Amino acid sequence: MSHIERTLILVKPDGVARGLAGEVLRRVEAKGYTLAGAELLVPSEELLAQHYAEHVGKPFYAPLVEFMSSGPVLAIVAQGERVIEGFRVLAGETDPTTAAPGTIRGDFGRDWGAKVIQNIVHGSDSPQSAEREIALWFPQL
Ligand code: IDP
Ligand code: MG
Repeated sequence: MSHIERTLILVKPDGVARGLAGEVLRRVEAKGYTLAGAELLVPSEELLAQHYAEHVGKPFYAPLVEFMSSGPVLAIVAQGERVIEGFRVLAGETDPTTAAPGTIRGDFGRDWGAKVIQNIVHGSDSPQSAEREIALWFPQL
């Protein structure tokens, strides 16, 4: 049975600043997913507070919002069969030091000794998160 999904991908400010936006798009498209939306923007703290609502109150929350609003982010909606899980696998685990080689975080990330983990990309973690996040970042979609 077909389960065409959409997911929200963000190339975070570290990824855009390091010139990795094209590499992320290349990997998404090479895997066979299609693009349904894309926009380069500096996200507001209000948008980030909603996006990262699950992390409010954690010690890395304030550094996370500061980092994510520190420069342009490439927001992407990608589409395809099981794309939510598929992009999480492409991204690799949260900690880039231990993310597997071959993943975006494993190939391009490392620990920079910052208060927040800088790991190049975000990907929605469930169908519920994907719908919620796409509505926040792309209300027109
Ligand atoms: P995810 O991006 O792999 O889904 P989450 O647990 O949702 O990981 O955390 C959101 C983001 O917050 C991470 O991608 C990372 O940038 C940052 N982060 C998560 N956990 C920590 C931590 O323990 N210390 C510092 N930053 C963290
Ligand atoms: Mg998450």
